[in-house]
Amino acid sequence: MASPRVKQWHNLALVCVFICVIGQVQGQVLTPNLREENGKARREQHILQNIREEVATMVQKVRAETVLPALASYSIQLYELTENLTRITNSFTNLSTVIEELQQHIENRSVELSCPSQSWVMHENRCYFYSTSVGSWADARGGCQSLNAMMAEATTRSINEFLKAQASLKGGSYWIGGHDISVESRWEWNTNGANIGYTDWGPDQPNDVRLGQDCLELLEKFQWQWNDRECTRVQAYICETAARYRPT
Ligand SMILES: [Ca+2]
Ligand SMILES: [Ca+2]
Repeated sequence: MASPRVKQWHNLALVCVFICVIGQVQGQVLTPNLREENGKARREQHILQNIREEVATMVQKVRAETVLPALASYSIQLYELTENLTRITNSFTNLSTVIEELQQHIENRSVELSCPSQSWVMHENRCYFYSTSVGSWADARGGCQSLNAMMAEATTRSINEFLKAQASLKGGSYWIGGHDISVESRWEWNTNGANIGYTDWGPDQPNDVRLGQDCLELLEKFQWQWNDRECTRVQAYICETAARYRPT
């Protein structure tokens, strides 16, 4: 058993320890400085939370006002592109079918290069039509257009000789598609305005006599060599178009 004095000292020591612990706790947690720090931290957390919420609101707003409409627009464009791609793909499929059929016809020799009708004659994959009707040079141009053709153009010696030979078989003079209407003495082909290179003028031609001669004919009197003639003269004409593969 401890003596009462020792016990008294023991209790006193416990009280001292308790006071020290309380003091230490108060010193660490509840000092004015720490309370101020705590309040500051809570305010900063609150501000940070507000900032987070504002940023989230702004992001949602930007998405709603900018991103979503843009996405909708892109979706529409993508849909249209897909539609176009489908159409193009279908066109290619149809084209492939046509090519396959054409190849099959060629293999079966059921198509051949030919002219629109038996009224046309072919030379070097081109077809020529000698009209039975007559007209001025301008009428001749219109007549050929009504046949989905152009006026004949004797751009090479080979073509010219063929045209002359056919004309001699049929007889008569014929308009063809050359003229110097735009600029006197500058002869050009009607289809594309190209200057005439190869020529087969008859004797002393072109001579542009009297009121002017600006249109090109194969003249029977010259054995179908070329002559410049008044464009209003009425006579037959020669049309030209490309030969095409047609079923036999
Ligand atoms: Ca002339
Ligand atoms: Ca002449």
